[in-house]
Amino acid sequence: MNPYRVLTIAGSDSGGSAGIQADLKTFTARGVFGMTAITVVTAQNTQGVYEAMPLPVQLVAAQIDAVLQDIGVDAVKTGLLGTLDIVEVVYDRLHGLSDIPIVIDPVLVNGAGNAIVSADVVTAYRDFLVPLATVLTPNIYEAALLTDLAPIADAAMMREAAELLHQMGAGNVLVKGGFLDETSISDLFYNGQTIELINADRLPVNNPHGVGCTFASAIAAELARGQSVFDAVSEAHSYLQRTLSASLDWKLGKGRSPVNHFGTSPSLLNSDEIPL
Ligand code: PXL
Repeated sequence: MNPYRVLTIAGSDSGGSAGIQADLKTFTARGVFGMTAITVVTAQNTQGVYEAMPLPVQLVAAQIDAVLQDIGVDAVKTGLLGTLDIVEVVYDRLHGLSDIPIVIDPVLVNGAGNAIVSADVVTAYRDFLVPLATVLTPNIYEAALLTDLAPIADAAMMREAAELLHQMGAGNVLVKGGFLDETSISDLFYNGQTIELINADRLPVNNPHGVGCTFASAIAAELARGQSVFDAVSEAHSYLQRTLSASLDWKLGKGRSPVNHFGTSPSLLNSDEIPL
């Protein structure tokens, strides 16, 4: 039987923690066949991003076309797109895909809450990509930027942002609360009718790297399998907690730690039992 197929359209992280690299590890760990269209190549490690170069828009489009025209997809996830041209071409290629779930992770700010894209990219997300999303997964900074709300400081404001983003056309909205300064973390899910809070203990990891990419990719993997949206989000949330727990004894690099995508079943890293 063929595997479920998931395409990520995102940036490359040489440090292997976030972006395309996190996406592919997640797809593999979650048992789906991952494919990629790379948008921006970054030189980065756990301590910072040193260079970032968007690829020519024709090359981004050609990667998407090559995948769609031959192999096909059961779900698509977008991450860092970087430039207006790339946002536009991604919209152009995706908006005709009927019935294919699309997870839009609006990578618009860095871990310190500062915008990493220009204002016209934010506008293009509002106009084109938010309405395309089966699931939109902003953190609190991105949710505030997309809605023009004041900085989001609590669950009531997360809810307001989720409602606005749904009105702007997103099918389902997951506002991630990890950057709120609280001992436990609540993510807020809104499907247009009901609000669900998804809670987790804050693990002793300081600002882990790649969690947003991993969460969105795991949601896309579950949607590709045909799970309902809420089940996909909650399954992805539990997987993310497991990848965080499994990285607690890692010390990779001097900065923000990556998660351990294979720390749980199947345990691939540091295992003598490589299955193939
Ligand atoms: O986690 C957001 C993100 C997405 N994509 C790329 C990144 C990062 C953060 O570092 O580098 C390529």
